[in-house]
Amino acid sequence: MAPANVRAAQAQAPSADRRLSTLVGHLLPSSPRRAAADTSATSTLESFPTMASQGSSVFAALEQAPEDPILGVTVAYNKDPSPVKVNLGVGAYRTEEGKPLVLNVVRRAEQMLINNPSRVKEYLPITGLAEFNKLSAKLIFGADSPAIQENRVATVQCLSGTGSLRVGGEFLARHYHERTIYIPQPTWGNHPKVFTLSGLNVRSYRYYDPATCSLHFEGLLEDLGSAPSGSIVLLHACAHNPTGVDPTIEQWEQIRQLMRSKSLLPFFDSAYQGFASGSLDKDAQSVRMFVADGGELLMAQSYAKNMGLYGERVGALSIVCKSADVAVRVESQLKLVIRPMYSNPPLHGASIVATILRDSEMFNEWTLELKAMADRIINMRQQLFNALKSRARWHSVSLITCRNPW
Ligand code: IK2
Repeated sequence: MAPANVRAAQAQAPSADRRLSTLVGHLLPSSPRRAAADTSATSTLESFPTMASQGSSVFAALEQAPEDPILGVTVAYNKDPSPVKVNLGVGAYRTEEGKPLVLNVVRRAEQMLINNPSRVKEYLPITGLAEFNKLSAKLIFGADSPAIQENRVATVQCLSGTGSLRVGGEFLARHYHERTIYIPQPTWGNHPKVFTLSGLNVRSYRYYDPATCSLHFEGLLEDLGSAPSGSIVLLHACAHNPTGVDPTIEQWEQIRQLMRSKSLLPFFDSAYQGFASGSLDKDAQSVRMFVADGGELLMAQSYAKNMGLYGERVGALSIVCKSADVAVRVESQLKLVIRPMYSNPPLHGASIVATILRDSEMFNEWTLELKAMADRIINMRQQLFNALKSRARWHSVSLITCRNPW
């Protein structure tokens, strides 16, 4: 029976309103009928005890997983009460005061977005923000890139660099004839996991020689030279993580010639454009050499470090194809990879990037702030090197400082 006030309203109301107030009566927690129904439902549940109500979890046998080797350092750091602690795990820029930095240009872009009343929170398309994609391709391949001018690039917005690698890896596992990807030894710890879970077989090529603290160039050429034709090769575009050792332009040219002669497919990982040298164009040189020869490649871009957008998860995957019609079909298949994975990417970070990249004045401000970060990193490393050198034996110092933790 409905409460008295609801019954009085029902008596006076026309039929549509009466139906509505009857519904309200059903939903009101004070309704005696509802209370009675609730009690009977509870007693029914109690008469069929479940595993959960007996106190034993269906996941009781689960083992404790280890912390991620890189992000686990941040977990340990956050727990540590020491006032002089330093986090040497994940590579995230810190100010002189040891604080995270939000770039001024990013703050400005966010303010502009907030002040714009016409902005809404609708879903983005599966491929992300179209303008962000165009500007990202231009940033890495260059404004005058023939591949862009000929519409041969398929770009999709992804969840930062990691998401771009993951989508690219799964696309290759589904559609490319060769399933083996060669990654440098050593490399960023997440690479083997990302590509294995994408469905690729992971092998490595020699990259770094600890004896000389430099590129193992002969080993690299030998290993790529003996890789099966068509294999995928992961290349760090610049600021190789974790060694900080990059090939010279002449060495890149030899790598390019070898890879193209053997039809090895380059998959570039660009997580640090502008961070290595302070120049966006200089740090993209290796990639642009491979695009200039007209061949195909994949490119995973991240704005985590160079725009300080770590937690916004902004990145892009571009696939440079031989022709515009192939690029259209590639994009259609990328959508089939993305839709069941996370449906479509987030709006906010990509809007910040697009706001900055489309406006020449904001773009220039960004390049100045980026250069200041890069210069400070280079300077801090030099200071660390000098300080260690003055305290330790030369050999151990050179070993420490040539491991360049990005
Ligand atoms: N590729 C390389 C070579 C990287 O160093 C990173 C970032 N590494 O630092 C953060 C971490 O360890 O998670 C990435 C890709 C991925 O960067 P993100 O996904 O943050 O853009």
